[in-house]
Amino acid sequence: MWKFVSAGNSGGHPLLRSLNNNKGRQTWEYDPNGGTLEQRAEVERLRAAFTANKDTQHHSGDELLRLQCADRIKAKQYAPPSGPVPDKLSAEGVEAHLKGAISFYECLQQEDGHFPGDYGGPMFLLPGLIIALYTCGVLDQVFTPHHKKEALRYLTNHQNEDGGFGLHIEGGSTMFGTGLNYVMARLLGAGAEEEWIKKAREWMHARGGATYITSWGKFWLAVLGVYSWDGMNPLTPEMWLLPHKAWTGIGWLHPGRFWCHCRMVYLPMSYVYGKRGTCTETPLTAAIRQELYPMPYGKIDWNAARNLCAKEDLYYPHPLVQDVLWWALYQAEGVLQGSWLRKKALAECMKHIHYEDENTRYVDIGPVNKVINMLACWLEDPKGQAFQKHLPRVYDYLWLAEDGLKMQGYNGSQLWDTSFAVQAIAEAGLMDVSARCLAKAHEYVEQSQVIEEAQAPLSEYYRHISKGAWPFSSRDHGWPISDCSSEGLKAALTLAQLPASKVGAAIPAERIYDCVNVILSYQNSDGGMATYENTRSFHWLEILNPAETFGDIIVDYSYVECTSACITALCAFKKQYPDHRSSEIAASLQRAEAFIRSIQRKDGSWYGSWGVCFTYACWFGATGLAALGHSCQSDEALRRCCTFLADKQQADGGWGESYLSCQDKVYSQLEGGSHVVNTAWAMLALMGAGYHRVDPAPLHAGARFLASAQLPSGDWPQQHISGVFNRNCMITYANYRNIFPIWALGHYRRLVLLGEPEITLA
Ligand code: LAN
Repeated sequence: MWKFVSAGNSGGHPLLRSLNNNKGRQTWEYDPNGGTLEQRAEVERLRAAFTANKDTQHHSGDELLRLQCADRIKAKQYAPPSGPVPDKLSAEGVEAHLKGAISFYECLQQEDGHFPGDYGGPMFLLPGLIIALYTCGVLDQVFTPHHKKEALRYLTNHQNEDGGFGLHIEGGSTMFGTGLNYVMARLLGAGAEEEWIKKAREWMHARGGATYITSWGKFWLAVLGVYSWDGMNPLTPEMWLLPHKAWTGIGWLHPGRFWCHCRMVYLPMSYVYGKRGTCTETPLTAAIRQELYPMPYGKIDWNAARNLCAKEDLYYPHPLVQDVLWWALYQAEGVLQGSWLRKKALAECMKHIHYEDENTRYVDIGPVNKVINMLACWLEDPKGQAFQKHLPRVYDYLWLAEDGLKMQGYNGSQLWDTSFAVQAIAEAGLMDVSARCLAKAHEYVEQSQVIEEAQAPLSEYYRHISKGAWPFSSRDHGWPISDCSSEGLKAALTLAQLPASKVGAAIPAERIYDCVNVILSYQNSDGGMATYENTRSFHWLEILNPAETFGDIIVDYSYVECTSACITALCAFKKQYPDHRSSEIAASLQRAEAFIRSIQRKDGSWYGSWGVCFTYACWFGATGLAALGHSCQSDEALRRCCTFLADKQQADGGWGESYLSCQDKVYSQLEGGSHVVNTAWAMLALMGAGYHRVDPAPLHAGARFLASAQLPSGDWPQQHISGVFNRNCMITYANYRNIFPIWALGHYRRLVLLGEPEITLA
């Protein structure tokens, strides 16, 4: 049976290096003798149940993790009230729901204090990994037959009814999803004539075949040798040799100015492209080559194929200038290939790849560069240590649920979830149920802070400072992020206000100051905060975005989420440390406030870039302004935000927003009833803005919805997907269904039912 293993227990590989004994590391292992007969039967039942509903419920419920915690869940102290929820909830009633919720959620918490969970969703990640492992000749070494079986299960579960595969689990079929998942299925042993494979092939052929795949798809197919490198727009590695300084003019095009995720993906991609790193042909790749296209492979016009893209995939169509640029670089390729300049450029790329690998303990910033860096290391030296060091870290990205084995969008969301969990649980104020859980979470928060800079010189590697920051996942990953630092800091400050005898000793002031230093450093000239770094270039550079399926990938912009998180963190800090850099903080808050106000939409909402969508961003916008002392009674912006939200409440008392809001940038109601996570965000936004003093009715209804949706175990059901990136790709946040209802109900109980004063830290 499959077993979830975390932290120190997941180590043991001689080449696995960790700064803190693998705190937060999440892996799944197959134990042939594991589990009782009943447990195994239960696993099969959960899998069958998922498959039976797969066309209506695309999102798995992390049931295998829950099953593994079943003994703790059975032994837990509290259950939520049973029976129908009364028309009017009392404070005691909500308290009982909260106790049930917290004692359930605590059962998922790991020894190292973090809350694990599925971070899947995107459907384009696992195929890249499989293609890379196959190319490097280690697929069978890294993937056991059990891994393969579960990966195939995942594919059959997420194939759309029309035979194709989406960009993410809830999306309609795309050529990117279908082409890559088709290839992956074949590499994992699915036969060309199996019904489901035939259906996927027909989907592609009906739309012209895999020449219509997006540029990232073209890249992976070219690596496997089933698409010609001549059919790609150039990924010229020489761009890394451009001058970086702004005064040169051309320096604005240097990848060092791109959003870190974009530059870290194009870095190894350009290395592999520059080297034309291709899998040795095998009978299987030769067969796939013929299957992907409706015409004979030899007859394909590769030059024309460069700019083909299926309409299902086209979120960001190339502007004309881009086509001209690619044409020019395409002509230049003839000269550059094999030249001394190319050698120099490839060496420069490898220097940055090794730096990234070493400074993230081979986790790497994300799932895409992880896999391509690994491939680049292999191409450079198949027997080298660097490639070997990549292998144990592959497992950090894999997650198993009842829908099968998936590759996650990150090596997990550990610090992010744990920081939110601390704030949510502390808000409930029920120390008798929460103390142990908070103490454990405290350990994780403490252990995950980045206490040292990445290797010097930072500027040579285009890195922002990290010392004092918090990452999104684990210390070993280590990339600093503005809002993760802020949420980590708020968690630390929340815990510092609770008795140390119960939740452990507070993080020392010096480390808190370091975090504040990082947060202040993130402020951009527009007053807002971006994600990992400052904004380094201009919006017009998006015209260079070659990734047709993703929007806004070139620049790290200021976001309402990041800015508001920094505001609330600085306000909380100011309260506990009023004298530290107080004038700088005051100035920073003023500029951040102006930024948030400037990007509010006319209808009173904010657009969410990292969660679905307007409800998520309104939570940030509203709490940011509220922390600065504003309320909807006195502040026009907050009043408009509350009106926007009140207007979106559904008949069942909750809020439910579809992921279509993200791609269309227009609020889209979720059909079929509300969503517990959207409901909690909307309630937190309204309460933050003080709307309960104007009209508490929407909050009573929202709380009733949350209480009614709670399961007898204390858990909440997993509904539609809640996260997003680059406008168009959705991502799972499995812990949100527990964290946010707890937070909203806890806040509701104290603020609305007990009439207690705000205990927001500000
Ligand atoms: C994430 C995950 C966390 C997220 C928040 C902290 C929630 C956000 O507030 C800031 C942005 C950030 C850090 C973020 C950025 C984009 C990521 C890294 C992801 C959504 C996880 C996966 C995604 C990454 C870009 C996926 C790979 C795809 C590419 C287009 C490179």
